[in-house]
Amino acid sequence: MSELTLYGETGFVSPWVFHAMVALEEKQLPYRLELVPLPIPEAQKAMLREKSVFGKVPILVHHRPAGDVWISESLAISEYLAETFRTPKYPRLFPADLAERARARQLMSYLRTSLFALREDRPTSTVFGRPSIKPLTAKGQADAAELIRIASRLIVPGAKSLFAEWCIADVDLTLTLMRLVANADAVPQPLVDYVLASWDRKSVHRYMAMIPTTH
Ligand SMILES: N[C@@H](CCC(=O)N[C@@H](CS)C(=O)NCC(=O)O)C(=O)O
Repeated sequence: MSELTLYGETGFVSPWVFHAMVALEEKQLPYRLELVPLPIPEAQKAMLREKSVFGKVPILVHHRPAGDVWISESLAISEYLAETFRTPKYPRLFPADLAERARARQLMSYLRTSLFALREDRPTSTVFGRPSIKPLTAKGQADAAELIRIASRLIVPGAKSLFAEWCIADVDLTLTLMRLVANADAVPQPLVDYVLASWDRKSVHRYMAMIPTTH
């Protein structure tokens, strides 16, 4: 049995499951993927709540000799992976520099608690599936402008990552910007270049390869 199990969802549209899967892939850790439909059926939800407290995916299960650890919340999962499977044996997820690490956490917290109109107008199904043909609403445009302002502050033109080395915050910023790029909404070219470079990582390709196709 694999040491790790990740609970994801069958639609492959959750940005938070995406975060956790990319973290596992970047750490090059083998894991078993357990998929649940959304909304999570009541019986499964009760079990997941019992085990992981919150009962939302992603959930990481670390099967240890001392007992299984169940963790939900994408950021808690990537932090757990970073602290359990440490560098240099495993690739780094968070910046080594403390100021950069704090900035990465600042950005990831913001992206989990803001930009709701943009998320509504440009759900991740329009990134992982078909693009939207609807224009952004006024609130969606305001969110897009704020996202572009923030990303332009943080991304040096020509850079492929937030800091000198890629970190897990790049995944969240890239997916959020992808909500615009994939829908042909206006994004400054340096940010498009950043997004495309970041989207081209092996970890993202491996995630995309797992999305079931329907013919
Ligand atoms: N803040 C959480 C969000 C988790 C979350 O909202 N998961 C959704 C899927 S995107 C879910 O499991 N919904 C099922 C439900 O609420 O029944 C994280 O970062 O992991």
